[in-house]
Amino acid sequence: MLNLVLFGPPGAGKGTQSAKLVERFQLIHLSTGDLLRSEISSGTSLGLEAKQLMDKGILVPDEVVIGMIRSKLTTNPEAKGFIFDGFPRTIAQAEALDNLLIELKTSINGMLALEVNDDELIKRLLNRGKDSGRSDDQNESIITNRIKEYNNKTAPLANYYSAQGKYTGINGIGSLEDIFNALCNAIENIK
Ligand code: B4P
Repeated sequence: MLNLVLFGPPGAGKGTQSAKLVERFQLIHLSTGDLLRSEISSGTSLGLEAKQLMDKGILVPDEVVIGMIRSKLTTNPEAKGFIFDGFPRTIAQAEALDNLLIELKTSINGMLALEVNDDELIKRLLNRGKDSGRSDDQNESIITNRIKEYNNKTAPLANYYSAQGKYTGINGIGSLEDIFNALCNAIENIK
């Protein structure tokens, strides 16, 4: 199996590039952001709880997202591999993912980290907010809160995967095609 973590701050291009990578490498795309938004649009109690936090730019509790990922992994036994997009976002989530993959007799092959500066992230997300109506992209204070959550809770994962020799940094500024090609080259080296 080929299991990849696509990593980066909010607005780095994880969702955008995942869509292209799943097609190229025939992997299953697991985005905790998308899974949570689908719970919100279905009006489930999990979705209602998550929305309160997401609208403030705060991470939802680890056990909620770990539960969602567990159920997706176990319902796709024939998968060639997975792209984890926006997950893990905390050390506890990364440890849980490692343990889940051990149960499935597989592991993470590599983490690809999209590197983008804060000014560009804010610009992209405010821009997306205009078209998508996504409530967490509507104003700069929510976006800066998401970046703060990322720096406090998620950025340490770079060291977690570096310590396992699995970290590759990729410049996330440039055309979608150039970034996609850089990701594909890195994946060919990991496979
Ligand atoms: P996510 O849905 O993961 O939100 P995101 O990080 O903002 O999206 P992404 O990074 O994929 O967007 P992209 O760059 O592709 O999470 C939302 C919220 O859900 C979190 O704040 C949290 O509350 C909760 N959550 C999710 N997972 C969680 C977890 N594991 N634990 C706890 N809480 C969790 O796109 C951004 C924009 O940039 C787009 O408009 C795109 O078109 C544009 N763009 C992309 N590439 C570009 C480029 N090269 N140049 C110019 N623009 C570009």
